[in-house]
Amino acid sequence: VLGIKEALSSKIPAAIADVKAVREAYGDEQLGTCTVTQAYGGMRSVKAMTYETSLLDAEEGIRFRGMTLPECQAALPRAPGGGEPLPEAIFWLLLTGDVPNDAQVNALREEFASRSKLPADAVAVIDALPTDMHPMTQLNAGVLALQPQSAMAAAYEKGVHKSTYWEYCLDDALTLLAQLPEVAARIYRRSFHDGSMTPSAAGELDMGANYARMMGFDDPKFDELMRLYLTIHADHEGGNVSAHAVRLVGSALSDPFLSFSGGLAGLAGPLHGLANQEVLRWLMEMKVSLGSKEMTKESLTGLVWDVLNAGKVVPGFGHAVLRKTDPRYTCQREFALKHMPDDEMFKMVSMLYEVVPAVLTEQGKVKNPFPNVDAHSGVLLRHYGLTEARYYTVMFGVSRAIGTLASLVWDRALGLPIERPKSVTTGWIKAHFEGK
Ligand code: AMX
Repeated sequence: VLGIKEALSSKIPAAIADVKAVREAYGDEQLGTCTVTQAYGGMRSVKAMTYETSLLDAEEGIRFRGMTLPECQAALPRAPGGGEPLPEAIFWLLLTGDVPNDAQVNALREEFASRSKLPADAVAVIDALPTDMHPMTQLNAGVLALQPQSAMAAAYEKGVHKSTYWEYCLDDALTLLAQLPEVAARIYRRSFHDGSMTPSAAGELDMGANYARMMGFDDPKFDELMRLYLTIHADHEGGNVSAHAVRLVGSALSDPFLSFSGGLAGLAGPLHGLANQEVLRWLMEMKVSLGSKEMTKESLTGLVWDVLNAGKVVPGFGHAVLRKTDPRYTCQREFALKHMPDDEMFKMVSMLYEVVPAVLTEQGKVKNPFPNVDAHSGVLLRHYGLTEARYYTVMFGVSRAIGTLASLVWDRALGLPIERPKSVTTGWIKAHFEGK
């Protein structure tokens, strides 16, 4: 079997030639223009970066290497009897651009297993963290504690040739992906249980099932949910906060551990990954305020207006790029319809789907009133007993490593330079446009 490094290595020369040809042919073409509004407005819609592993269409949603999520679900290797892609297969697809076969996925699982043992120092760091520290802060500290293993940092210090950076970056990506589920599970067990933990069965179980088991779950349906979860959160093109932060930090040739740490810091923000925690918290608050009253569209509409009137965002709705219901939401809705159609909280999520877009449209501010990935994930996890909402973004982080690290390897393979956009002051804008 061709290993993942060989499968990737065989693609790099052609990809470098492709980028070179595209730059030569179209280098002076305008990709887009940036207005003053866009410069003040978070660079929204400015086409100013390339990112190879996935592409987001405003209407259709994400494609991983050209494949929609349902196409990934249909084509990628699954667990025996399962319906969701294996996380290893998603990483292979994002990294190499090819759908792997079973033998390749098994070999990658073995590769992860061989790298999965956490360094004792890192375990000591994690075990020293206060258990009431936010789990995302703990995860970031845990990732930084893994950093001394970095092959990329060591190779740079030795002075290796820049054309080989991608190999060390891949090495680090494999180590980080191999160890992240155990770091994350350890944080869960310490923060919300007694700290005891089922030992890792990496090698025997896929990444999703092994992560579930280490957290203390052994329902095969929860394993499937984990595989779905790790699939749909993996990658969302390059401009979102976490992916862009990984790219940006990595562009300084900071190693993958440091780069991913930057991405996690962004993912911990409530407008980005923390929204999944906020959604479940909000749903539980609504449940309390409804009390014994029947849940109706009218009562929920009133509660949605309460959020807006308090000057807050409705978590789980809206998107900077998408303009339709997020297909990541739809996948989760289908999972719920199949496995938990009568779950009380799922019914609330379903009714909000009927109510919130109309309210946001009536308010007239949002560009997209529809639900995003975070509107749904909490109720699925809660159904299987993972009720600790403060933990949810950690799982998002484990998944986001799959896409952002695959992309980071390509950044080094293509030799992308340090990122350094030009900024101007408001005074500069005034002086520049005055009298024009
Ligand atoms: N509830 C209330 N107001 C919202 C809103 C929501 N769900 N979504 C957007 N708005 C507001 C914005 O705050 C902005 O108000 P302002 O003019 O007073 O500043 C206005 O509508 C226009 O915003 P936009 O162009 O439609 O969105 P954006 O690109 O600026 O922001 C996002 C996108 C996701 C941050 C925003 O929709 C939001 O805050 N949603 C709620 C939080 C959330 O679910 N985040 C998760 C997104 C997915 C992810 O990254 N995991």
